[in-house]
Amino acid sequence: MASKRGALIVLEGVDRAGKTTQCNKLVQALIERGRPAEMMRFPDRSTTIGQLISAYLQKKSDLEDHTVHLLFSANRWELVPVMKKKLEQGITLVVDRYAFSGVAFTSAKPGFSLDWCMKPDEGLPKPDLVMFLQLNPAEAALRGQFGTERYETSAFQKAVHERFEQLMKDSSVNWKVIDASQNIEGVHNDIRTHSLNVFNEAQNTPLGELWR
Ligand code: ADP
Ligand code: FDM
Repeated sequence: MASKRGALIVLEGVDRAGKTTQCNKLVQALIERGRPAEMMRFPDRSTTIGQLISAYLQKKSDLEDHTVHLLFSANRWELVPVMKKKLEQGITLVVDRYAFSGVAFTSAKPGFSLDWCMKPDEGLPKPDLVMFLQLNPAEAALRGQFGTERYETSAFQKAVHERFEQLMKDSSVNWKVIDASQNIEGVHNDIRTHSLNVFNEAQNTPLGELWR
């Protein structure tokens, strides 16, 4: 029996914008409304590729910049069969970072174009909705210090933010900008409303292919 597919919902945003907090709250809210939902995050550090990425982020290993970009992408592709299966089963996936982080972070490094960075992720399952949690650096700073992982510096995060702004100009992706400076419940209300709004369309249209 053909059942209605789940929606693919992605949260993106700068460090400490509240992505993880909000992914958890959205999954809980959807389940309470009788919609099966699960959270995923990228990188998924549990796989063999994810462990290479994790060691790189923790600065326990060094990897050449193109190589690590392709590993982040491979980490998404290796999860695609699982994602498709869950979506087909009617499970909505709420994803903490996706290809947009992949492109924003690598293209913030010298010598990387957006185009080059997007290529490996072309054709991934296309999110029905991508919410960008917008927060200025001063407010992010109030939520705690940067951690010790690679990329966690204000200069790099500023460059990443600029790349996200570029990516958000692409109207082929259903972007919504969320004011992440509100309190946790306020942000959640906005995210829940946008998410519930995409369900009908997601259930009646096949899953798309990203950047194709
Ligand atoms: P991210 O996954 O984007 O890095 P987190 O969800 O881990 O962000 O949140 C970072 C920190 O900020 C946590 O300590 C969290 O409790 C806090 N936080 C999250 N959302 C808010 C909010 N709307 N207002 C104030 N603090 C928040
Ligand atoms: N990151 C994340 C990338 O550089 N490329 C990617 O494709 C993805 C998904 O890895 F600095 C970066 C973004 C962030 C780090 O940190 C992952 P969290 O705390 O696990 O989200």
